[in-house]
Amino acid sequence: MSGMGQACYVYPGAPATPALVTADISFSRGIYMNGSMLMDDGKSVTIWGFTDLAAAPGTMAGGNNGMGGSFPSPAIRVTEGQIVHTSLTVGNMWMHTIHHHGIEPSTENDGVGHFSYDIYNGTYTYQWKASSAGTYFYHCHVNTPLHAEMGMYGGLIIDPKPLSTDPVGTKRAFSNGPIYDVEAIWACDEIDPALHTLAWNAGTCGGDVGLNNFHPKYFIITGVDGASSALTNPGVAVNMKLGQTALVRYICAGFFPQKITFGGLTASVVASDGRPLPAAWSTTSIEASSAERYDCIIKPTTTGTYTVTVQFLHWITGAVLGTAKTRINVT
Ligand SMILES: [Cu+2]
Repeated sequence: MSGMGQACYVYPGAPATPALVTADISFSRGIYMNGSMLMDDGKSVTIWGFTDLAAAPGTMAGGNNGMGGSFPSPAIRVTEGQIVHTSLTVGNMWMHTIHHHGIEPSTENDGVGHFSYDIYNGTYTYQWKASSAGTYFYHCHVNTPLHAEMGMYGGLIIDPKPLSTDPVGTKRAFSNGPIYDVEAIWACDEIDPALHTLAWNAGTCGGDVGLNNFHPKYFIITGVDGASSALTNPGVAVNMKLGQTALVRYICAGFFPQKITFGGLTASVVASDGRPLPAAWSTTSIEASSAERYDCIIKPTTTGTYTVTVQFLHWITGAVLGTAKTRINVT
């Protein structure tokens, strides 16, 4: 335990999970720290994230034999009421955790470094219950200003239990909530490439490595550059038929406040942070701060191409620091 700055870590290890029970569904995550994202200006930025150890080696989700993985990390999707195990395996070079953001498990299973275990040289199984259907995300909580910035996050969706009266395949935002046909998960984030060259423990032992000196150059939606690629990327842009209903799961995955507008379309905001709102709220824009999620039902009444804009705002001045764009195409 020497030579890597572990002295500043309080609970490094991979202990047995207290009170482990049989899971209804399990996920197995590893990590990669050698991914890269190609930006629209032709430059690449180093990305870290989680791999899916159950996926085939060589696939993006499984990491390309240790050479990177998907960004964002593979989603965790479960059904309300399930007991979930998320195992995280980390070697002896770094420490990482998984924090299931918005889920409220026991302290040991919360994945917040310095309050629970910093996973090191083994596997820890996070045990939690999917209590409330909605939109969440999971992320590493070791040296969070750096590890979250590096890309160590993925979507976390809890679907409601199907109603006995619903036809098979019916998709609802939450239990008894609105039905949707098309789903988008927009995790909006900003990237400062100057931070993407640091070591995993940079700044954690009291040194000032400039983590507060945050000047993002790229503005992205779900791992795709919002300068132009996200306009048409099939994993980001929404394609729907007139008459269909879209559920946009909007996640403010960056550090700065954001403002999203739906290209003139009106959204009915039905849930926030994994909880249904007492009454849906109709709006053409939403302002969100770090880690907030909003579930938006959009039902266009005319065909067309609607350009969705996400503005990234300075904490204090509110100045627009950058913009990411995608589209809702209605045919
Ligand atoms: Cu980490």
